[in-house]
Amino acid sequence: MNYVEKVLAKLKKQNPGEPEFHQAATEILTSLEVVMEKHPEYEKAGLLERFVEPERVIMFRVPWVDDKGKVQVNKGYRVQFNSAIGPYKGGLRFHPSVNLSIIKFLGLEQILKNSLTGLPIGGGKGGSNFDPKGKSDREIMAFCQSFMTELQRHIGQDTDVPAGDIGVGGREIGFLFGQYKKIRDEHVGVLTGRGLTYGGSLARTEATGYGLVYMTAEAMKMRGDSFEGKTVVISGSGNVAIYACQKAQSLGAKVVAMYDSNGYIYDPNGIQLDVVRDIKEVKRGRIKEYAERVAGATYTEGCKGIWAIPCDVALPCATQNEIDEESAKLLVANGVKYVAEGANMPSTLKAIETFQSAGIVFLPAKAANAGGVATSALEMAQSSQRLFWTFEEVDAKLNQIMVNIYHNIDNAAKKYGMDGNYVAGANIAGFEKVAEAMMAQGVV
Ligand code: NDP
Ligand code: 2IT
Repeated sequence: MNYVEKVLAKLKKQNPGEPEFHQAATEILTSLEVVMEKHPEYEKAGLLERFVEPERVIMFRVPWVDDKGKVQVNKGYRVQFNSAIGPYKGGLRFHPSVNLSIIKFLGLEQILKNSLTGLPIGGGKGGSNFDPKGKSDREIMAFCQSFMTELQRHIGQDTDVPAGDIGVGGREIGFLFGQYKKIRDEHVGVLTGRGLTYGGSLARTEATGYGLVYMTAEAMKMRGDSFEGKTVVISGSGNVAIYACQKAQSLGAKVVAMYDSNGYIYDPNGIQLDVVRDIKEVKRGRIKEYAERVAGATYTEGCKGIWAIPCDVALPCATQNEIDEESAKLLVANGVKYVAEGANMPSTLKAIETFQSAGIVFLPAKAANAGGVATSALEMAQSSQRLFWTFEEVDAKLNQIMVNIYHNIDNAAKKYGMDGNYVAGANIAGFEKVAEAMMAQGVV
């Protein structure tokens, strides 16, 4: 067994029942075999064992009172994974599926993603198995306040800076920030994705979706291609999906399908994004309504069928493992040319293999969706300066960061003789900086 195989075997044995964490670690560490061959000193330094072990895992009780006066109890998590290159940084996810395995896979991915941005941010992730769906604003507030009452003692603007993820948007960040400020009595950049009236950055809301499209556009440009006239399928209809759709449309693409966790809409005339936004952002309703409001559109119960729709570009923007091998094969058979991941780990290992062996341009999450956290780091910079930059300034920086990441992962893949393998390129380029920082800081 080589070093990577030994670390992976130990990880699986010592972290039983964590399939998502095993999956992310397997993808990452397998790519790093070539780096370990070049740097035998890493094994002696126990670098990989340290890299896959979170610096700190916090798990806590979150009690709150619902609208009927009944006490509810949820689980709270914050995994402070790696602070070698900066304070822990990463989102909070509120979704009933959340467990330690999911938070750890997200945290591990976040370390390398944050490194790829080129900005000084370490990796962390948190969340709860709380389900915001169907809850009143008061219930959301009660939950967020209870969650922050515990979390506040573990975070800080120079220690750990959470943000949003699934189920955590502007409303939740507002309630979380209010409670942090009340307990700690400091108005600082301890959360990102804040509202524009209390420290938020312009373009943070749009950043993940826009960044995804900026990177895909760069990959297209390098091939003499563009979004103009392309047919695009986007999964999800949340923050990332909506702004990916907006930017792809503005570059001349036709987005024909989107979904939520109940089912998908297909609109051969091109999705009317204002209708989707009204349903999802304003009414917090179900995507099904779109087909009732727009002539020519159809709704199909269940999510998987979306990948059977022929497209040039697929942008999975909902959740982990939403594209399995079967869906990947369908996409390939129907002529997909680009797959760029807006969600974290939306493709299974077999699906990635399918795309790569078919020669599809596959841009993995930790590179393609890094625009969100990159802009969070720009929000932190503005908070420290006590200044705000214009939308155009932030957007231009975001675009440049995404173009830079594309070329960095492309070059890293080439350097190790894996031209076009952006999975390996992203893992290697992200890891190199973290490894150097960890080695320089000694055994900590
Ligand atoms: P939102 O909560 O805004 O939207 C999530 C969307 O995905 C909703 O349409 C939701 O449907 C759907 N979805 C969630 N879980 C499932 C599921 N199990 N099956 C099918 N559909 C599902 O979250 P975001 O848009 O912020 O996040 C989407 C993805 O992007 C996540 O993987 C997240 O980790 C990743 N990401 C987010 C970033 C950000 O800045 N927000 C940055 C980088 C990555 P429904 O409404 O029915 O629940
Ligand atoms: O997965 C992610 O990168 C995010 N949810 C955004 C994290 C952040 O700190 O902005």
